Amino acid sequence: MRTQLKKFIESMEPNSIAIIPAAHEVTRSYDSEFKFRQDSDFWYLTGFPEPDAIAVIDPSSKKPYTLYVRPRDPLMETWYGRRQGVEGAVKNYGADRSFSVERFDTDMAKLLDGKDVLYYRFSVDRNLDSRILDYFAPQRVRRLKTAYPPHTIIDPTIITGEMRLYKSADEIKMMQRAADIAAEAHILAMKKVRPGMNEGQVESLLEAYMRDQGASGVAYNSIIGGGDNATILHYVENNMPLKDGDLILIDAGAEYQGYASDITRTFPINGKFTKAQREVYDVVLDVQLKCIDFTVVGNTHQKRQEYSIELLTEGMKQLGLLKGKTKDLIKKKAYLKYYMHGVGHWLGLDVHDAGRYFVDQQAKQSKPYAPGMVLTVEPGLYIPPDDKSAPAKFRGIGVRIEDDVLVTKDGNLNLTAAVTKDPDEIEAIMQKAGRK
Ligand SMILES: [Mn+2]
Repeated sequence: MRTQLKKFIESMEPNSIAIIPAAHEVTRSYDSEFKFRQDSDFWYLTGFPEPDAIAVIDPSSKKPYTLYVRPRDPLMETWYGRRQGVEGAVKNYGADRSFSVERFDTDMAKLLDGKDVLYYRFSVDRNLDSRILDYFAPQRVRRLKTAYPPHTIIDPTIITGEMRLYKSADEIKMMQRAADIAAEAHILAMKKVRPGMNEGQVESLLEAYMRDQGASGVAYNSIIGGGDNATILHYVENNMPLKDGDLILIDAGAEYQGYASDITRTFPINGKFTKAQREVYDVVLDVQLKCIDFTVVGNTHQKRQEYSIELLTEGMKQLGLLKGKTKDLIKKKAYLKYYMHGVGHWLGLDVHDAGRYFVDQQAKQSKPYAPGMVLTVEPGLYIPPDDKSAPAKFRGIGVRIEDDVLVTKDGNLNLTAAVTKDPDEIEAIMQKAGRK
């Protein structure tokens, strides 16, 4: 049994049971499906890679871990690929026992009757929701003489979200690999980008490199924005030609063994920053370095956000984008015009990873940073192309710089330091790769 599953069991309430479903394949268009991605919590607890499975965790049982899986089926396997089946689930994935998933509904009463607490996350898998409700339904119209269904339902992500916040040594290894692959892909992009290329070609060379290095693919849809496309935060069309004299913003990360990296670099398409581009870039870089230093034990997530706002507002004043007292500009949220997102997020199996940002949601008490957490640090400035109030030279410039940082006992470790963000070094890499 996986360490994660053991820990999950230790955190469960007495006399409880958990139902954790795998993801399903999703139709893309008639007869074809999107590439399968396992549910992160299911993957974290079981490591089982197939769709449609259901893990049932019953700590009071001598065999606490049951895995319901797709049964072996020679015809289906010929068409759609190999299956572990019930034997593989036990032999290769450490389940205490395994049954065909077709049996799950029939077994439900046997599993749930007499338990006080059910861990299940409603509204993710509507089909399974309704089957679980079908188990409860007849018990709501009968006096409970023989069967006692769970009286309390708890969202298991209360446990898994907290666990996933703190990465183990093994997880950090996989995250470092995801980070290294993406870092190398970004360096490759710096070497290959030329005026006249299409954004889509840059996307494909990044992704080809990641797959080549053993990543399962990208951790999220890459953002490849040339020129003022960089001012659209989630620009994913990636189909425009790259122009001489513009910047390119690349936000792309790799997925390795289920773990994500998340890197953004912004650099000149022709290999040389203009003075105006460099001015904006230097402001963002300075803020990014300071926010990395701030990502340490003792600070909270909210404090870091406020810190980034303060620094970027100062930067906006320095560039002539805003005028006035910093305090007033922050109060009026004037910065939102050019900086409208968070300075970072948890990173792990999901690119925007699980786990709460507040210790106390009601009191808005932000979570303090602690060793084992991995966060992105990604300040940015985006000056709309049609912003009449901005100096003309800055219009249409978008810059974001993003690294992935592991909080340690006595500081932090930048997992993505391998890809430079120093503007002189970027220019040197680009020149060395052959340019006029
Ligand atoms: Mn990010």
